[in-house]
Amino acid sequence: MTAFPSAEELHDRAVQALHNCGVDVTPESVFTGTIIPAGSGDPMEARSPIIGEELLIVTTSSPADVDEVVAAATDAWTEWRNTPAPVRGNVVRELGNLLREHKEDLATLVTLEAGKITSEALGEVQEMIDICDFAVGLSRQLYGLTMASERPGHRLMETWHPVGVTAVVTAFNFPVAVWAWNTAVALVCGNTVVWKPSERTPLTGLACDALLARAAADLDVPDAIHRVVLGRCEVAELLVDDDRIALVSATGSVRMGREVGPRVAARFGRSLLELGGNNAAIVAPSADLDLAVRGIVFSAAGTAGQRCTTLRRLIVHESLADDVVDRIVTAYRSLTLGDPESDGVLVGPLINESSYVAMQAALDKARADGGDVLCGGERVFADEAPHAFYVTPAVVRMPAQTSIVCEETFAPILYVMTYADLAEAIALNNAVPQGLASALFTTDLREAETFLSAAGSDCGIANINIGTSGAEIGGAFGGEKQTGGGRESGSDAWKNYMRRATNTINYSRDLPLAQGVRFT
Ligand code: UN1
Repeated sequence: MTAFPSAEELHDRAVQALHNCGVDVTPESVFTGTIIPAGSGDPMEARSPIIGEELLIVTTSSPADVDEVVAAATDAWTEWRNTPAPVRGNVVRELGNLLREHKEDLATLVTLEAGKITSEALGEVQEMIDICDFAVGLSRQLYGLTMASERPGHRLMETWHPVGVTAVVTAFNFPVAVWAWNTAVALVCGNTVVWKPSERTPLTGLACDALLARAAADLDVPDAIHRVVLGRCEVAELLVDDDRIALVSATGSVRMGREVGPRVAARFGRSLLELGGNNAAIVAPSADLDLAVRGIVFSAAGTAGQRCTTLRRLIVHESLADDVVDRIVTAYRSLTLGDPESDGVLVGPLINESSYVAMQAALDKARADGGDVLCGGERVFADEAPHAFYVTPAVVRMPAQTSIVCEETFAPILYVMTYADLAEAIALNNAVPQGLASALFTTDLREAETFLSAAGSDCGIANINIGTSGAEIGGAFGGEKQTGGGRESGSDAWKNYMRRATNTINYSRDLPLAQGVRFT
């Protein structure tokens, strides 16, 4: 029997971590029924997938709360946009310092609410710290260009200005890092932020908000530069439809993106969408197979298959397929499942029952399409943790890339297909509606460069000899096609959070018109 913590233990750990982060809940809060009064709306349960039971209750944001929050963020923006960017960066630096101090508290909450193993939860907080560092540097590098003017005595340049209030809508699987990517960058860009975390991870939302409020207070900045609103999709919809919100940055399913994109566009707002992925890796004959198998197993089974960058499709050269599949199945059999806080556990729970049901349905469809489930897909610990959903990661050998393989199922299923030549493998990589992450394992320079070329992978992320997941923050993150086209995090993704003004300055005494036009 594997031992799981009791609901009471998990409650106490959550309360202590929240208290340490500055959320208004006393460490003596009694189990059960501790309510955090976050808003004046209906109560909502915060649950832990570790045992599938209630951790705490939070009150959600009512429409009136949301209205008030957006008004406060709008007011705060009129001041914040005039604060010099490097001074704005100081708040983000302070946030980064507080995140360092509370790395373990926040990681505990990530594990409790999202079910991540400790190392991945700590990694997620590290990703927040990294983006804070990046954004602080960025606060002195929001560069515009100066262009050569065709007119004498004229200067032509561009400047970048804040866009306004940014709504950030995030998913359960990266409950804090994706918030940090958006918020750290949006804040240095001079925007204020209203955040709607996933209804499955409200506690991490409250903890981050409390840490940012502390950073703002330490630097005498109004805390309305950031506000959190809690609730289900109705709360996000209020933000989506609110004219006072200039930019909606939303992470979630393609279905959600289909709602958000057109609704924001209908009011001529901006949206930044980071939607589903259906990521593939190709294994070429020259690949270093030990390295490839390690990369594949981390990307496919890590986070219990619940990253948008999770490896879901493996396209193996036909000469290697049996060997590679054997190695992966052997590695899968040695993965330890269980309480994500226990030492040695590599695969934690699915977020809830509907993920488990979706996984079973996908496996049934794959079988109907001629797929052979080589391992995985079984529910485990159903006796010890009857309300939780732990499942062994699955490897399915497919005769072709059938319709189920073209769908993103947010669970650990790795479909394996074979190919004969690289062009065919690239065509398979690109033949799905999503376009987030992709990888090629090869030591052949020609193959590697072809995969990265215009005729190669059509994804926002294309890697060589690295799996599809676990990107660093320094690059722009996002993907093409149904993944939504947005870019967040590093590189020049900051431009999505600002508006560009083109300025022409005439310092001469004449008024020459461009293109040689005469008007006299
Ligand atoms: C996500 O799953 O929404 O590249 C984000 C990665 C992480 C971010 C994933 N750095 O896997």
